[in-house]
Amino acid sequence: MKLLVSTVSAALLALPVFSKTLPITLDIVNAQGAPDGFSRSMVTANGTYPGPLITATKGDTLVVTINNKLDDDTMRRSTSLDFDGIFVNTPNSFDEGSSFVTTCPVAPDASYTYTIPLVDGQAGTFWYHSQLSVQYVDGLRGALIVYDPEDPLKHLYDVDDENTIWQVGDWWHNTTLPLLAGYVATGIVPVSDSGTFNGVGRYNGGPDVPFHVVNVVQGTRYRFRIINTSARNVFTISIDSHNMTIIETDGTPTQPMTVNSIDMLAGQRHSIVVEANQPVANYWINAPYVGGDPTRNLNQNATLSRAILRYKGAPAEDPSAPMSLGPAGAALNALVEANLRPLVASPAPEADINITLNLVVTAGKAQWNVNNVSYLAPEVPTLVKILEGANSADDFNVTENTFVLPANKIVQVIFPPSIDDEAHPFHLHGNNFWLIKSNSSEEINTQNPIAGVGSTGTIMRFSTANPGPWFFHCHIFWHFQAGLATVMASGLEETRKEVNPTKAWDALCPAYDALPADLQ
Ligand SMILES: *[C@@H]1O[C@H](CO)[C@@H](O)[C@H](O)[C@H]1NC(C)=O
Ligand SMILES: *[C@@H]1O[C@H](CO)[C@@H](O)[C@H](O)[C@H]1NC(C)=O
Ligand SMILES: *[C@@H]1O[C@H](CO)[C@@H](O)[C@H](O)[C@H]1NC(C)=O
Ligand SMILES: *[C@@H]1O[C@H](CO)[C@@H](O)[C@H](O)[C@H]1NC(C)=O
Ligand SMILES: *[C@@H]1O[C@H](CO)[C@@H](O)[C@H](O)[C@H]1NC(C)=O
Ligand SMILES: *[C@@H]1O[C@H](CO)[C@@H](O)[C@H](O)[C@H]1NC(C)=O
Ligand SMILES: *[C@@H]1O[C@H](CO)[C@@H](O)[C@H](O)[C@H]1NC(C)=O
Ligand SMILES: *[C@@H]1O[C@H](CO)[C@@H](O)[C@H](O)[C@H]1NC(C)=O
Ligand SMILES: *[C@@H]1O[C@H](CO)[C@@H](O)[C@H](O)[C@H]1NC(C)=O
Ligand SMILES: [Cu+2]
Repeated sequence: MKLLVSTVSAALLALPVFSKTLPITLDIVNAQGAPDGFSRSMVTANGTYPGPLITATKGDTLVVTINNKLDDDTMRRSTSLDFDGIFVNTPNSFDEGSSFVTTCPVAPDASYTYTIPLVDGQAGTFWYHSQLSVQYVDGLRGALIVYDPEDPLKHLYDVDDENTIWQVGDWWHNTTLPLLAGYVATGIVPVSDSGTFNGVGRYNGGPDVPFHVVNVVQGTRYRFRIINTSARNVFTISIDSHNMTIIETDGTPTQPMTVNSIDMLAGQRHSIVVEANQPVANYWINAPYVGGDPTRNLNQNATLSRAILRYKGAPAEDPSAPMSLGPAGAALNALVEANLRPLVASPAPEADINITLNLVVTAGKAQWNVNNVSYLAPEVPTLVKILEGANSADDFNVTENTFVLPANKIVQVIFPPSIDDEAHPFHLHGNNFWLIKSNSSEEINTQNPIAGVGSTGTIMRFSTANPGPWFFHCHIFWHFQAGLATVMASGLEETRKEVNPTKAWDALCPAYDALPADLQ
C-alpha cells in the first residue's frame, strides 16, 4: 500500500506543470479612433489600439479565433495574424499567419482558429500583429505575455501584471493604401505623424491628449515589459531619475544589466526592473523616436512621445521637469546590445552552412533587394508548394527568395554592415537564434550569445531542426513590403511528414483566391 502511494505521488510529480487550453476570440473590426488626437478609421482587434492583452502561462495552448468583420474599403479587407517570436512547432498543424508563406489571408466575413501550443518552455514578452502587407500599421497590434511561474528572476521584482506592459509604436494619420502608393511612387518611406505609448500620443499642433500614466508605489519594484510595436521608428526609452535593469530580451531571460537608456528596434522586446526609489512625485518616461526625415512630416515631434511615472501620493498633473529626450553626454548609460548575456548560457553550435545576405535598396524606388532579389509574395503559399512536393530551390520562383535547407543543420547568416546606415531588424519566424555578433561590437561570441534581432552588421546562427518554411524579413514593414524578405525552408521532407493540415487551413487559399481584388 505504502509503495503504491509513493509510486502514485512520484508519477504525479513527474507530470508537467498543469497546462491549459486558452480559448481567445478576437473580432477584427474597423473602428474610428484618435490615438494621438487625430480621428481616423483603423484596423483593430476588438475595437481597441493596441488590441486586447493576451496572457498565458508557460505550457498553455492558445486557441485564438479571429472573426474577420472588416468592412472599410479604404483599407485591406482580408487579414492574418502572426504571433511574433512564438515557436510554432506543432506536429499536426501549422497555425502561423504568415501570408503567402504558410497560409493565405482570412477573407472578410470568415473566421479562422489558430491553435498554438506554447512549446519548449517558452515564456516572456511577445506580441501579435497582422501579417498581411503593411496592415498592422493601420492598428492591428497587441501584446501577448507568457508568464513563467518559475521565473528564475522573480526575486528581483514585486509587480508584473497587466499594468506593467508598455507598448510603443509609430502612428500615421493616413491609411496604409495611400501611404503605400506614395512610397511606391517616390521611394520615400512614409514618415510617421506621431509615436504612441500604450495607444496614446501627440503631434505638433494637435490636442493635448492626456499622456499614459504608469502608477507606482514608493518602495516597490516593477517588471515593465516594453514592446516596440513600430513599423519603422526606433524608440529610445528612459525614465527621469530612474535606472532600468534589463532582465529579458526577446523572450530570453538575461543576466540583469542596469542602464538608463534603451534603443529598441521594431519588433524588439525587453523586460526591465524599475525600483520606485525616488521621492513621491511625477517623472517623465521619455520615448522619443527616429524614423525618416522629420521635415517630411511637420506633424512629427519626437519630444511629445512620452508617458508619466506617477508615484502614489503625487498630484494628478504633468511632471514639473522639462520634457527632455533622456540622458545625454556623461549622464548617458545606454544599453550596448553586445554586452547583454543570457541568464543561462546557450553556446552556438558550429555552422554547417553559410549564407550571406546583402541588403540593398534600389535608388529612388520602393524596392529592396536581398542578394539582388526583391521578394514578391507568391500566389501559392510556400507551404502549399512544399506539401505538393516542391523539392529544391528550382521549385520556387526566384522572386520568392527561398533558401532550401536540409533538416537538423546549423545555418550561419552573415549580414554585411549597412551601406545606408539604417538598421534592418531581421526577424525569423518560429525559431530562436544565436546572435553571435552584434552591430555594436566586432566581437564574435559563440559561448553565451543572446537571441537578439538580426540586422545589418550582425551574424546569427539558427538550427533547421524545426521543419517548415520560416519567413525571415525586415520588421520595418515598409521595407518588408518593398521586398526585404526571404524564406528559410527547413527540411522539406520533414515538413511533409510533420504537417497535417486541417480542413479549415486547406480552405483558406481557395476562399482568398476567389475574392475580387478589393476584398483581398
Ligand atoms: C473580444 O471581443 C469578443 C466579442 O465581444 C469577446 O468575446 C472576447 O472575449 C474579446 N477578446 C478579448 C481577448 O478580450
Ligand atoms: C491621405 O492620402 C491621400 C492621397 O495622397 C490624400 O488625398 C489625403 O489627403 C491623405 N489624408 C490624410 C489624412 O493625410
Ligand atoms: C522600434 O523599432 C524601430 C524600427 O526598427 C526602431 O527604429 C525603434 O528605435 C524601435 N524603438 C524601440 C523603443 O525599440
Ligand atoms: C543608477 O545607476 C548608477 C550606476 O550604477 C548609479 O550610480 C546611480 O546611483 C543609480 N541611480 C539611481 C537613481 O538608482
Ligand atoms: C515639440 O514639442 C515640444 C514640447 O511641446 C516643443 O517645445 C517644441 O517646440 C516642439 N518642436 C517643434 C519642432 O515644434
Ligand atoms: C562560414 O564562414 C566562416 C567565416 O567566413 C568560415 O570560417 C567557415 O569555415 C564557413 N563555414 C562553412 C561551413 O562554410
Ligand atoms: C548582384 O548583381 C550584380 C550586378 O548584376 C552582380 O555583380 C553581383 O554579383 C550580384 N550580387 C549577388 C549577391 O548576387
Ligand atoms: C517570377 O519571377 C519573375 C522574375 O524572376 C517575376 O517577373 C514574376 O512575376 C514571378 N512570378 C510569380 C508568379 O511570382
Ligand atoms: C553599426 O555599427 C557601425 C560601426 O560601429 C556604426 O557606424 C553604425 O552606425 C551602426 N549601424 C546601426 C544601424 O546602428
Ligand atoms: Cu514578423
